[in-house]
Amino acid sequence: MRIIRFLQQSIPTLGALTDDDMVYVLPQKDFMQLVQEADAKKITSLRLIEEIISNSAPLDKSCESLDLLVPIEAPEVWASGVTYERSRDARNYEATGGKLDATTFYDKVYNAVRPEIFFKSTAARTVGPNQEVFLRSDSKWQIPEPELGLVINKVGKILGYIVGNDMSCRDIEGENPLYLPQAKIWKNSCAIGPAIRLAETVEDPYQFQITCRIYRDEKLVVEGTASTGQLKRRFDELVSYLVRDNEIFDGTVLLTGTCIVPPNEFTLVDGDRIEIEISGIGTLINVVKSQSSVIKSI
Ligand code: DO4
Ligand code: MG
Repeated sequence: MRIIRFLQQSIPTLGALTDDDMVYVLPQKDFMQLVQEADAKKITSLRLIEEIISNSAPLDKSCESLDLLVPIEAPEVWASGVTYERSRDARNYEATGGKLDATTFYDKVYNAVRPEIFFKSTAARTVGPNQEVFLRSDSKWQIPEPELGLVINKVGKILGYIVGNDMSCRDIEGENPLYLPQAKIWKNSCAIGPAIRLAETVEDPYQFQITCRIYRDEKLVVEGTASTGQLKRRFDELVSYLVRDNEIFDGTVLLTGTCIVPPNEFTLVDGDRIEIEISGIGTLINVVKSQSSVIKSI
């Protein structure tokens, strides 16, 4: 069972998307209200949804034909880094000016007890399905980072799984690790969606298949796949470091690191279409906009 949000007669509406791709309208205003109502009734969110939809008819529209919104307006998005070997190797490459097989402090964090966790985004900087992600004007080496996101509550309980894109500037991060916030955070630099898969409906979260496709002028120019089974750490471990002595809000998203990196010579350009698919969740699609076309369209 998945949760979506969409516009119905211009009104943001919560929906349940079943495993046979039927969409039902839910009466709650957002995902957290659904979770809280289920908690108050001492039943699971899945049970509450099943009760609601057993008394209603599905929409006669497919999920793809809906005007989808970000499934949760996450107050904050945090991210874990260097949680996969592929990310460690790519970070070493960019931090050493292009040396293959180099070792740096990224090896240290990959092997350390404490994971890397950084602040990524706020609701205002985060976009949903079919919205544009922006490029920075001062970077020449930009990539999407396809990542599984955890939707958590204020005490760190994992409520659901979502697709995320941690847009990143490899040249800025590679120049100096202290530039990380600039390599990671700018307007429209984070995308999440298209649905939240309820955690209680996932048998094994280490078996998600992640695929990333990038299209340029309708031609596939990058394709990569990986699995959360390759993750160095456990999801609960990442969450425990995020919530430790911290204030976290209901509906926070924690991205869990990238396991797919485009070839080193690749950089995103205006008009590229990024598709990130995670098995059992859906495909997050966003088109890339450069700052010059953002300014032109104002
Ligand atoms: O160390 C920098 C960030 C790495 C990252 O975002 C990732 O591994 O996904
Ligand atoms: Mg990342």
